[in-house]
Amino acid sequence: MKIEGFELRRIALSIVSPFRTSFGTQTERDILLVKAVTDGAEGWAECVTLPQPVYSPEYMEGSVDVLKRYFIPAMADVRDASGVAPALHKFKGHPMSKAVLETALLDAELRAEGRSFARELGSVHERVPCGVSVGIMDSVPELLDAVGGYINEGYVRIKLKIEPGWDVDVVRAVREKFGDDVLLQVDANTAYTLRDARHLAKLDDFDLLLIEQPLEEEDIVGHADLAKMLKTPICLDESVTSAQTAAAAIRLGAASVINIKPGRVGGYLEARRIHDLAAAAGVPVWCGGMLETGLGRAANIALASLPGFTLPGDVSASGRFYATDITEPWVMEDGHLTVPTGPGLGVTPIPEVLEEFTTSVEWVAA
Ligand code: OSB
Ligand code: MG
Repeated sequence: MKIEGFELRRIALSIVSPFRTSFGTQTERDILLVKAVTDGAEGWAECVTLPQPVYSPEYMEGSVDVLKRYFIPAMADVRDASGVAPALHKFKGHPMSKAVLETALLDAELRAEGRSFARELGSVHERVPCGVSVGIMDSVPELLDAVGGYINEGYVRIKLKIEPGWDVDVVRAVREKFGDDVLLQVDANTAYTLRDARHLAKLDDFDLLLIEQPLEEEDIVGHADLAKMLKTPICLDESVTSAQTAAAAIRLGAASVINIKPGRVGGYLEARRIHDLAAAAGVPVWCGGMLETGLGRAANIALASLPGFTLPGDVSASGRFYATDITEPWVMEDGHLTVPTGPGLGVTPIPEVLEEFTTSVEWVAA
């Protein structure tokens, strides 16, 4: 495959309701889409970088800059998607920016060969269960309304965002209202320290599936210490930036569950390696989300259908975030989404919708 270059397209989408986490509130999205142009086929991918460096060190303008200045020029001699990570290895960090190039090229390559992303990654299911991530709200009644709505829609697992002041009482209220059968978990996005261990242990009363990333990204040992003080399983998100950090976290007892987000770890190929090593260690994994459009969602659904993804992911229907999606909308049936089987990602942006939401387009030759 000969790479000609990449189109960098920015789109602006509003989200259906503000999404608040311990690190900030997302009200509208400024999303970078990348189209790879090769002599075989074209391929698409969505960059999951947020506008500000508040979830991880990457931020949107930084992604655009590093792609144009360093990563795309390094693609000239790359022949297929598996060559992307080696070609970019000397550049430190920026996993989301690396992932978007690899994914776009993988889509192009698989389209040219008529093979699906799911098949390529090792999918074993035709559909995947849907979980939903529910943001921090202004009041508990407002949260209970939102959770009730998602349960009625059919979501099989609820994840509550937590932070100091919005944690134990909120979880108790959700359990009291919706009962013990709801699959429930919480995500702190690094908002606590080890000094909060005794407070966090109060969550043990509520039979949560897991607590996600209570401590700082770098604090692997702290998570291992905390794991000894809690009954609730600890799941890492931010801390797992590669297969290497995943292996270290598992070995140290810092993670009994892993949230796999392909962007955070540099792409779907590294995501699969983490899946494989976690499966070998008996550690369950689930697919995280970064408020993706239908494009990024398609790839996540394929990944979530691998055998080690034994917990429902933050894999929601398009309507969770977007009134109008840029692809055919992902619609949930019976709490599940159907794994795409068409060539590549199996979906492409709808040209008219894409035009409507586009704010800029730039061509960068490899
Ligand atoms: O911590 O999982 C997270 C969204 C943006 C940044 C970080 C996180 C999230 C979510 C997932 O919670 C939301 C989704 O895409 O469904
Ligand atoms: Mg998280």
